[in-house]
Formats: sequence, structure tokens, C-alpha cells
Amino acid sequence: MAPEKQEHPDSKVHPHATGLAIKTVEAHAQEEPLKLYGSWFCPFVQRAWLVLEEKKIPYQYIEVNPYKKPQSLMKLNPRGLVPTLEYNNKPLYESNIICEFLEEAYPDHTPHLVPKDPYDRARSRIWADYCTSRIIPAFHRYLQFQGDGDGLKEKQTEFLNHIQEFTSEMHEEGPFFLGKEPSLVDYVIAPFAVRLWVFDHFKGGLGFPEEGQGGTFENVWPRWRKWLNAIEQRETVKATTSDKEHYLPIYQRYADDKAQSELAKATRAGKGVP
Ligand SMILES: N[C@@H](CCC(=O)N[C@@H](CS)C(=O)NCC(=O)O)C(=O)O
Repeated sequence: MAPEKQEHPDSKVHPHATGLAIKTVEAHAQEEPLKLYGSWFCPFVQRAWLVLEEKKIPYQYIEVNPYKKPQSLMKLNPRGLVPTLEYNNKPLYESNIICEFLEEAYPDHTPHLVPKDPYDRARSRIWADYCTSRIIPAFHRYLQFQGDGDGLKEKQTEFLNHIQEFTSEMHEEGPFFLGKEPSLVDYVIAPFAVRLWVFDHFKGGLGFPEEGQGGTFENVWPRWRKWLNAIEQRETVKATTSDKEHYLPIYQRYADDKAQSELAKATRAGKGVP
């Protein structure tokens, strides 16, 4: 008899989006040539989802559990990760690449999310890459760290230093990274920024200094807060976010360093985003 396939330890997630996000899912249930295979809880999915919503590109949302890796997903993406896109029967994956693809493949859909000027465009790619290569790994090293005291403080400082560096590159007035309007850089980091409550919940606070408290971060925090406030108020961000209670058990596993997702394992092994 063939051995029974072991269930992935992270597979018991709430089966579908909730809150405002379920309305967005329901509005995109109809068959479309462009399909987003997504998971309601996944920040990488939210990147692509935000771009689709911002640009009002017609798409079909298909909920999949990436820890059960259904054939429908594996057939398109042998890595078995979400987001995965099906575009006229052809697969695409990797959230940042999907976002850029949507920008290029639907040129008539505004707003345009990357600057026209080649220099500005390249610069905005540097900072989008910074989110994925620096901020997110530091987010997870901090979240998955076991222990307190100096060790925890060190992970917190490492994460805040990255946020500081990112913030110091923002347009002076903003409120968004490049100025008045949001762009891809904002959507690449937004899903992680709106999950910062995990540090309050599981790690005793993120350690943002209060206004007027002084210290290393004093100069950038007002700008970061302005940015965060603007991104949290964005309708598309709200429309792709589920109820907090259903994220909690997922992030609990990260905070206990028990999660077995590719990202959790990569973090544990000292690697970057898979
Ligand atoms: N580099 C990928 C990362 C995507 C990713 O890690 N997605 C998670 C869900 S949030 C996933 O599919 N995990 C399945 C697994 O770890 O097996 C991207 O940017 O699209």
C-alpha cells in the first residue's frame, strides 16, 4: 500500500477570505482569461491583487491553499507558491514580476504604477528590491526569533534600521514613496506594513519611538507614519485585507517559530525570500 501523504503542518488555515476581502473575491468569481491563484492571507498575493484592483484589470480570483498544493497550482507553477497567474492559458509567478507584467501587459489601464523616466524607474526598482531582499527577511528574522532581552532587541533594531533607510529615500512630502500618487514600490511593501500589528501582538511592541522621544529614528518616523497612514487608508488595501482574527493563528506559528512554509524555513536557514 502506498504510504499516506503527510498533511502539511501549516495547511489548517481559514479556507477563504473574510471581511472586505471576501467581497472583492466574490466580485471576481466569474471566469476570465486572466486568473489569479491566490491565498487570502498571503502578503505576496496581496501585492499582485493590489495592482489588479488599482488598475481595474478584469481577472478571476481562485482561492488555493498553497500548503495543500493542488494539482491546478502545481501544473502552472512547479514551485507551488502563490501568487500564480494564468494569462491566456500561460503561467506566470513571482509577485514582483507579476506586478511589473501587469503594468506592461495592460498599458491602457491606469494609473501607471512605474515612472516614465528611465532613471526614476530604475531607482524605484532599487527600493522595491530593497523591500524583498532586506525588509522582509528582517521582518521574519524578528518575528521568528525565540527569546527576549538583547537578542530580540537586536532583531528589532535590524528591522527598524531597514525601515529607516527605506523611509529616508521617500519623497519629502509624499505621502507615498514617489510623491502624491502611490506606485509599485508602495504596493510591494504595503502588505507587510499592514501586518506590523504582529509585532505588537507577539513581540511586545515594534519599538517605534513616540513623537518627540528623540533617538536615532526621530527624523524619519513622522515621514514613515505619514506613509503608513496613507497606505492604510487606500481603498484597495482595505479591499484585499481579511479579518485579523484569521491571520492570528497563521502568524502565531511564525512567532513560535513552528511554521514550515518555504519562507519560514528559509528564514531559519539564514536565507532570503524563497
Ligand atoms: N517569492 C515568492 C514568494 C511567494 C510565497 O512564499 N508565497 C507563500 C504564501 S504567503 C506560499 O505560496 N507558500 C507555500 C509554501 O511555503 O509551501 C513571490 O514573491 O511570489
